[in-house]
Amino acid sequence: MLATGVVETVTETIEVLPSPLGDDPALVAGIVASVILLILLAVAIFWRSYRLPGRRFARTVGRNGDVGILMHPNPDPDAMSCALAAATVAESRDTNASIYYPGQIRHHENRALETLLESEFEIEVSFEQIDAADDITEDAVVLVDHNEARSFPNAEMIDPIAVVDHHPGDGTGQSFTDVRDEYGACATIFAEYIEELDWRVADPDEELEDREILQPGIATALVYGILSDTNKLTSGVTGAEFEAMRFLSPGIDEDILDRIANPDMDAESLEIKARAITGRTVKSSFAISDVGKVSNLDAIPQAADELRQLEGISAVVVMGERDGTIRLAGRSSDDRVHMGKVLSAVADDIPMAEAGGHARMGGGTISIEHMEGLGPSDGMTRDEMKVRLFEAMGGDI
Ligand SMILES: [Mn+2]
Repeated sequence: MLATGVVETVTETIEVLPSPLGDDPALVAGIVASVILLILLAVAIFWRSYRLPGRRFARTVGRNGDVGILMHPNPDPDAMSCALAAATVAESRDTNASIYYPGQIRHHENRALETLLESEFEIEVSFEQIDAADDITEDAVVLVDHNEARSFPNAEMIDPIAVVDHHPGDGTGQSFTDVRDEYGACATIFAEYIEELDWRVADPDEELEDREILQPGIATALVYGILSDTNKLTSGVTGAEFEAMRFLSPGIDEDILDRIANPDMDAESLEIKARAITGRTVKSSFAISDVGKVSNLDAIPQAADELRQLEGISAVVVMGERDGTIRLAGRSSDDRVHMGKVLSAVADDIPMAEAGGHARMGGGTISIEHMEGLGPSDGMTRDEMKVRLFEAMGGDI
């Protein structure tokens, strides 16, 4: 109705003017209708770009004052790269951003990412560790790579303004929520945001002046986030990950990517891998290895990854101890063995033990005192635990 009214008014106006188009009312109406269509199209294009998630995210972080960007406990490369990307977007909107995490930055790949970003790209990486919610000084909090703050005192008090994640869950942000649980990595979502903001990815050798250019260090970090969350693009990967890799590819510094993915390993980690392999007990295609005392707990899951690669082995559990606690790490590439269930079934018999995980990966901690009989159980020896683990992997528990 409105459009027709406008057409009539414009047509009347045109009719009283001397018209170079002549007196053909059909021609004039046609031209007017085309102009209106073009205007509507322009509005639609503008509205669509205004609504793009990347634009909405940038507006949300840009209008709430300083923001605190929170990673999940023991952040991995996906979380770290997303936090850096989120901070860059915030800074492009003149908003200060600080990055926080509970727990520790563990695993040598994660520490290598942090170190190399600082030393090679001169990116100021300040990831601040928090012990409780009030360590975050900003009122506006953004969660990346998880959708509910957890694992620190008063985590439940955190009411984020924005949530960007790829894990299933019900957490939402006050103004912005983008949870895509079909995606392989949260870094994929941030790569899309950067593209939707019409930023370009800089070449590693380029001098950066315009701030709406993604620095190669952050592009390389996002690439590594995607690679590590999808096991080098082999699991849980969607077309969106490949599209993000294409977009980020100009910024990849291959040498640095290699140094992040394959950092020098400390002697103890290598030694424990060796112990896990030489000390293994194998039954059918399952292996268990007790590596004894360790000072670096990360070495246990790393040894489990290594042992799983042995030819003919489809599921493994590596155990080691530190400070009176046994740490278990399990890996399975065997569809018959749900590793999280195997570990939790065995830990169920020991008071205070905690274990669980996914089908292909699981972990647990067991207090040695309780394993030896403290509390309401009769206790079990380490050899008995191995027997129970083999039974559980074989489906007998
Ligand atoms: Mn992730």
